[in-house]
Amino acid sequence: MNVDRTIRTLDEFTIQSLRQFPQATGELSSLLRDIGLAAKRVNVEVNKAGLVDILGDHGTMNVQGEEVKKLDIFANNQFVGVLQRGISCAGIASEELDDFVAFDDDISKNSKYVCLFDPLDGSGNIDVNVSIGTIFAIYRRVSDRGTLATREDFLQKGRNQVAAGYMVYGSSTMMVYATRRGVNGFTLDPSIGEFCLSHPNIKCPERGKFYSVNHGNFFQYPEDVRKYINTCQNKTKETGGPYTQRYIGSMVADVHRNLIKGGIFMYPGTTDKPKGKLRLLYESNPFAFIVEVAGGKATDGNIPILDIIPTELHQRTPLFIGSKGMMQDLEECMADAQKEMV
Ligand code: AHM
Ligand code: MG
Repeated sequence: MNVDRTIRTLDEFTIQSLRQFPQATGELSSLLRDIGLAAKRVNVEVNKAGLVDILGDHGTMNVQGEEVKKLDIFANNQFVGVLQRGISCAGIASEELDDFVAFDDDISKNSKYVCLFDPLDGSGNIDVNVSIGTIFAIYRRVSDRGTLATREDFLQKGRNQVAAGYMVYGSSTMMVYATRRGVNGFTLDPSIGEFCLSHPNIKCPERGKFYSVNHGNFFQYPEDVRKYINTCQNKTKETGGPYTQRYIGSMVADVHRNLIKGGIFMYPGTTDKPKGKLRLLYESNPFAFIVEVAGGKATDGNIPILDIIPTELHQRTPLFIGSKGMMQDLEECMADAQKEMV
């Protein structure tokens, strides 16, 4: 009997994908379900942030010396708690925690995966009702199952990711995740409390109309980056410019828009912060994986983000990410500028 169903929930989708691989154990689906559950809880709090006393500064500093908002802590605790109680995660590393956490119970020690996340990205936008998000990366552990997860499990290059994704808490709440097989987007249907497949097989357009960068830092960017930003503002047939500048200050929302509509997002190094602001493990790697699977590109200005070998959990990297054609223009423009400089 064939039942005609147009809506597919996140769980149905991951289970159906799994059925195509008889050797699969279901651990990844279970991990994605846990992440979806934590996201739903965070979403509820984000939606009522203006109403309850969860809004505002927590008054503490995170490991990067930045102010922590209460909602960041709530989100962090939800993800840690759900993954610790689940059956597929050996340990986590979070932008909000100094060090990784290896879960010390038999089920976790026997789990295949570790998860790294930024529990609430764009937290400066919480109190002004602007989209924020969560970003996550999943790796197969390199240490032996049955033992505690180790630092090496977390310090893997981005290319080793098994899956990566993000949630955007915006005009609607979405979860987008990528495996090597493709990128799919799910929108939360609040009436049934489920993420439903709404954006199957996302492909990043070859070119787009948007460029996203913090213009306030313009004079602190390297010369080659400034040159490219100037070309974004020029009318040319080759690039399709001038582009429209869109910068929300929540990477999740900025990159999500560019992934769907085509565009380029940049967080270059500045004279004050040569490595920029974004963290390789929690922000740049997961997005680089998603955008590459969708057909786009991501570099640090020299090499693909996914090829950087991490040395520290909280290391930062300049990031250039987006539509392939626009990334190629950027690379050519930077190469020309560097030739002029020598
Ligand atoms: P956060 O993880 O502390 O929220 O910081 C990351 C955010 C990104 O979402 C965003 O692109 C960037 O910081 C904005 O920074 P800036 O205000 O320097 O442009
Ligand atoms: Mg962040």
